Amino acid sequence: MATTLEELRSAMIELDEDRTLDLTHRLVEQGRVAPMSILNACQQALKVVGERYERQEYFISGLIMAGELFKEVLDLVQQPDERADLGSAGATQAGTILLGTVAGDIHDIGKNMFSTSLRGFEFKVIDLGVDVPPERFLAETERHHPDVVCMSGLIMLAFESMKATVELLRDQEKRLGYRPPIVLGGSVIDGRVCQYAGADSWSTDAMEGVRICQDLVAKARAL
Ligand code: B12
Repeated sequence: MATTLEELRSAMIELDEDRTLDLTHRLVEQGRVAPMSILNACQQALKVVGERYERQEYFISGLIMAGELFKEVLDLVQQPDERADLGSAGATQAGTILLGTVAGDIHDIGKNMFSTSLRGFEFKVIDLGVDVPPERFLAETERHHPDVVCMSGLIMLAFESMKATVELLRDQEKRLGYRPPIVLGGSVIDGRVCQYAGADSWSTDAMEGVRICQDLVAKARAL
């Protein structure tokens, strides 16, 4: 019988590692569903795990387990060339993106997915990792002169870090010699957070984020 995304979603919500990995294997082998649909199903499952954690039905160990499971699924679903960590090397035609999870926040699964998507569309990505302080964003912007600065955040604390980072980058425009466009992302981000932080754009979806970066680079190059 054909494996369904619903079965995978349930297995992940129940934090059943063996079943989650087995079902992912089967879905990949069957080749009937796109890798992105598998990841979307798992992302929905993580949301439910997060809600169970909020209701204290799961503990922090549940969040950790869910995060690790998602990484394992990602490894199974991604092609080897997508997995390659290009570091600061890689394509540049599409533009250079500076990316990091902001200070106080260590969530990096979504950031890494966004980074992989950007690389898939020929962007050069300089990934600063997690818990990145505003001063580091500034120093690396000065060093690499990226076309777009992207910040990821999943907890409320991230709003303040994003605001502080945007303010620092804006304050130091003279030193930088330009005004880099700034894009925010992560499941807690919306238009109000974007406005509060003073960023140019935002998204809660990696592919949409790629399109935003493409548009921002095209606009800057047209000037
Ligand atoms: C896994 C997980 C963890 C793991 C993280 C592992 C890791 N390496 O990332 C661990 C266990 C470490 C963890 C820790 C904590 N977590 Co947590 N965690 C989660 C969980 C279940 C899933 C997050 C995830 O990976 N989602 C899947 C990815 C793919 O989605 P995503 O990040 O949104 O990314 C997508 C897009 O947003 C986009 N994207 C991402 N970044 C960017 C950037 C840009 C620029 C763009 C354009 C797009 C983009 O691309 C992705 C694909 O489309 C969420 C639940 C949830 N609803 O999100 C809670 C959640 C985020 N965690 C939460 C909490 C409270 C915590 C802790 C404070 C718990 C604690 N008491 O210690 C700590 C925080 C530690 C810290 N200082 O950061 C809360 C946050 C609530 C809030 N609003 O503040 C949540 C929402 C759970 C909940 N409902 O309560 N967590």
